[in-house]
Amino acid sequence: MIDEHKARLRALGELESVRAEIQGLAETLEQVTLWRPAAGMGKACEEALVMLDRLAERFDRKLVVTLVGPSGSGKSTLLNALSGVDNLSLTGHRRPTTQNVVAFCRQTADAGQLVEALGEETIQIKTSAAARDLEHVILIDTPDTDSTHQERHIPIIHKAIGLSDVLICVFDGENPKRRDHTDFLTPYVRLFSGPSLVVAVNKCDRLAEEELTETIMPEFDRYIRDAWSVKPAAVLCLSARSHLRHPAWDPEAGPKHARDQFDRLHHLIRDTFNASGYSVDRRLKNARSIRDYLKQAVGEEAGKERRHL
Ligand SMILES: Nc1nc2c(ncn2[C@@H]2O[C@H](COP(=O)(O)OP(=O)(O)O)[C@@H](O)[C@H]2O)c(=O)[nH]1
Ligand SMILES: [Mg+2]
Repeated sequence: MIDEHKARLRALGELESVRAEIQGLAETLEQVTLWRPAAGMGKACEEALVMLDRLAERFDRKLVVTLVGPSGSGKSTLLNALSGVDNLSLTGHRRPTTQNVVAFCRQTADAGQLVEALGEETIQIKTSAAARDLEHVILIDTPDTDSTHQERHIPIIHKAIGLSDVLICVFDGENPKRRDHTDFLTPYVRLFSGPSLVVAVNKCDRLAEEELTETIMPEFDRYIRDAWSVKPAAVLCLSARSHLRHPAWDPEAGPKHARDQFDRLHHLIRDTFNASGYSVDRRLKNARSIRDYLKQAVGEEAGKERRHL
């Protein structure tokens, strides 16, 4: 207990020093207003500072694990499969289905900070028996990024990601490399360290098994590492719908095979993310990633335009 307390204090101290470094960077940028990239970089620093402040505020709170991805990729179905309640989050083809953030946790009070930050009208809190063993984790589902309601949704997603510690990025297995979605996620992904990112290629039941394992998954793994320049905690193929209580397959569109890695995701959430003390460690690592990313970005711009300075 004392060790845990000490580790937390040490981590908070380091978080403070990471904050001071970014603050210093922001102040330097303010002094070079004639340098063209300074405004954009300064804004990025400001956003990072807000994110770090939120991170410090929730240092002792539960780890927020967030499902993000394009509309129809199966985020809500995945939340339902993970929670063991088929209608926990609304799913389907009619758009938009998920209009608010849906938080799955042990007790309503666990999500208090999320409610405060997002506003009561944009978050629904759900609990179920399956959340009993989620002692240290809150799972959240986000609205569609690309439906007709995206003007309302994108600020909500932006805020939700800012309150998250781990992102589970869900892709549609039938078309995983849709550029707009990788591009949408890229700026966010930079704010997380590799082990805080999980890539889930869903609907793999729609693909031929051999092609999935021999070609699609290895290719997508390389594609993501190139696009995001990080090694995620895991790149998994899933069939979220197969893990619903009642998948209710359409007789003409049943699964082509039974291979997927849902159990690995389940294990990652229940055992790794849910381990006591994990959240403090993860938050600190995410804070370092934000700092390193900003320093690198400023350094690269400065390298490109040294003569302007
Ligand atoms: N074949 C198949 N369909 C799925 C899977 N996961 C979700 N779906 C279907 O895809 C549609 C969109 O799912 P939904 O969870 O609402 O996607 P969201 O917009 O990302 O939340 C629904 O009709 C789901 O039944 C899956 O693993 N396999
Ligand atoms: Mg949804």
